[in-house]
Amino acid sequence: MNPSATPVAQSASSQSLRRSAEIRKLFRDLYGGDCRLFRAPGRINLIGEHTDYNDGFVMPAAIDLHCCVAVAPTANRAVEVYSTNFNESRSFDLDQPQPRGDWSDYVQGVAIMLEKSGYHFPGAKMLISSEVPMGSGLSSSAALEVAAGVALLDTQDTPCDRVQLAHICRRAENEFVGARCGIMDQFVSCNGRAGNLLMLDCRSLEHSFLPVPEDARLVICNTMVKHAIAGGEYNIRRAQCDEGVRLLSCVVPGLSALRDLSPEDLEQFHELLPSTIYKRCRHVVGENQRVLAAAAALEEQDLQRLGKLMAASHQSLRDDYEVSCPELDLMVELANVVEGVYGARMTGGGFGGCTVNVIASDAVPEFASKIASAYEARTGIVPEIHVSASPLNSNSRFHQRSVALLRSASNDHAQIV
Ligand code: GAF
Repeated sequence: MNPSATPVAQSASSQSLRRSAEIRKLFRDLYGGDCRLFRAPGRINLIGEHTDYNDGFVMPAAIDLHCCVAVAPTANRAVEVYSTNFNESRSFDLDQPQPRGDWSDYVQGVAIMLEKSGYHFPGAKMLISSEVPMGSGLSSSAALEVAAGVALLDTQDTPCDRVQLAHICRRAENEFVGARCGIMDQFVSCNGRAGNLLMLDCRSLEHSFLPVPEDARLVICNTMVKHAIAGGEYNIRRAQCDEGVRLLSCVVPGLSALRDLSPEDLEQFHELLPSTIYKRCRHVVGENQRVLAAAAALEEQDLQRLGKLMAASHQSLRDDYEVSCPELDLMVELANVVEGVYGARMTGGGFGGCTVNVIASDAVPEFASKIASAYEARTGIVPEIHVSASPLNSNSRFHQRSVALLRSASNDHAQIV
């Protein structure tokens, strides 16, 4: 993260070259020999929270914080993996998958799900180094899964496209790690485009890119309160949504997910739902509408309207979905009174982590210093403030090789470095 809140665009490429050189050296020191290096980004979600697993709409963006994975093939069907973040090594046998309940499950899960999808690996040595803060709602796990997936794919010859890789990484998290997440995080880590928000229909996977307005910045404020989505509350919310669908499907024809429920049907039949289930459904139904309205507001460059939708989203997540926490609420409250702020809300699964803020570019330095000192004064916690390099950050330098690797044709984010 960038605690000083200085925009990082100007120095991003030299920083990433230095980082690549350091990782290659670490790999040589640890394993001997050369490696190839890949990376995938974390994400923010501007709006559309807890809608992905309800077949709904989301609007995330890849961020300029990445997980890097260095890899070299071996021939023994074993994967050795070292994490610089945990300063730990793990190894696993591709023929005898065994979850261990730690960070290496994300790597093992992706390897196993790739093999189940028809890819075959000789074995590999890997080194992981992530700058996406863990447990912060910026999807460090999807960044790790996707970077590991791209790295592993490089050790074999069968092509994989980006949508397929997103599905496989999600499957790893659902079936191997045990978190019942939706597709949003893996999809944007595979397909995000620099400087753009990704408008995604999580049912059809149709998507389009919406540019971040040139005179606005996305600013991430980390409350430093850690969350864990593998923890029970996330899966409980999912089960509550499923229960809402089950209870209403006998009266609403064609209802297979909350995506299909209109606000009118929800109100008409709300007495069929226990009050908690009703509130969960109300959040999802309203949030889907807010995402569509936010896309229209962005197209019209109406940032005031966007800000109102973000405020309504936060309120609904706090009161109806009950996934916020006092620190997130405070961070949003503090942001809302700073000049130049269009909108602020929690981002990601909740129970801690980060807020996303849309701010007039010229108000960013003052925002960063004001919010950091106000949050520290109220909580005693020093927050991290990260200003996205959007809308100008471009990684096209690496573009050709990553396209060749994944046989994909977009200006992408998961890439070789
Ligand atoms: C987490 C999950 F991984 C996503 O799939 C999504 O549900 C999100 O929480 C909430 O919108 O990041």
